[in-house]
Amino acid sequence: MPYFIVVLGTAGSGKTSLTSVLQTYLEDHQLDSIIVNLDPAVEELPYEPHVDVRDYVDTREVMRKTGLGPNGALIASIDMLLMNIEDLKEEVWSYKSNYVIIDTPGQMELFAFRQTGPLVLKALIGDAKSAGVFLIDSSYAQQASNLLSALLLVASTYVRLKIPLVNALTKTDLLDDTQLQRIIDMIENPDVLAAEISMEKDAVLMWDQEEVSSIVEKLAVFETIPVSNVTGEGFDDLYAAIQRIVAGGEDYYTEEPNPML
Ligand SMILES: Nc1nc2c(ncn2[C@@H]2O[C@H](COP(=O)(O)OP(=O)(O)OP(=O)(O)O)[C@@H](O)[C@H]2O)c(=O)[nH]1
Ligand SMILES: [Mg+2]
Repeated sequence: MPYFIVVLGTAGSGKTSLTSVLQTYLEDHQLDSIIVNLDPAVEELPYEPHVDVRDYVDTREVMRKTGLGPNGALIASIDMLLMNIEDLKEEVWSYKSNYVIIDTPGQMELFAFRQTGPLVLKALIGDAKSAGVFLIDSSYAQQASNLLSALLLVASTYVRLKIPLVNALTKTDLLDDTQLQRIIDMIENPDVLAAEISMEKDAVLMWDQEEVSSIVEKLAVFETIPVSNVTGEGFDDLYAAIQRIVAGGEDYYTEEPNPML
């Protein structure tokens, strides 16, 4: 049975890029994998998908035929995908690959937070093991209140999809070491994150600092791995984290220590 890796995250966080880099990484390590493009609205891809939902439903065509706007058409496309789910599943599983990497639609709220997106994933994955990689743009995460929002989003995604997650802090090539370390400190030390938010001029807190700290502590349950889709940095750690989820880590050990542990 394949292991499914579901690439999730807000628009522009680097899902499509990470999908492509991860597949190359697996290939370089003699692990066979396929890519499923699950975004019916995407125009251009940096990789050649093995399975492409645009062969089943094309959001642009839905827009033309129905007169719906881009968001309505994306919702309709995902609903239509569910009607073709058996064929899609058969195509994905026919590859008999070790890994199936799924690149999900850009507007994640229209996918993960509605009824049909999770159903599509559930049907595709079936009884196989899966790990979700939730992308957090590190430039965005530099601001403490943004980081809190991202962690809340990770939690809501977990509630909806019910698959174990690992966070990937993307675009680390755009940050210097101090900036990156600060984000890692905020994730590892809820008190630091809570203190930084309380110092932000424009942030409004619904809870006092101590409450924020205990919420963050509960939210930061998933591992966070810094990666760059440009330099390829962090992919050993990301792969090891995925492996720990899907296979309990028994057939792979990284030599480098995980900076988040
Ligand atoms: N510097 C840098 N840029 C990146 C990285 N990953 C992605 N990008 C850039 O960020 C932009 C968005 O990347 P995508 O991979 O398309 O992100 P996405 O989440 O698939 O975007 P949507 O599907 O449109 O929501 C592109 O311009 C990428 O080149 C990274 O690790 N470093
Ligand atoms: Mg994309």
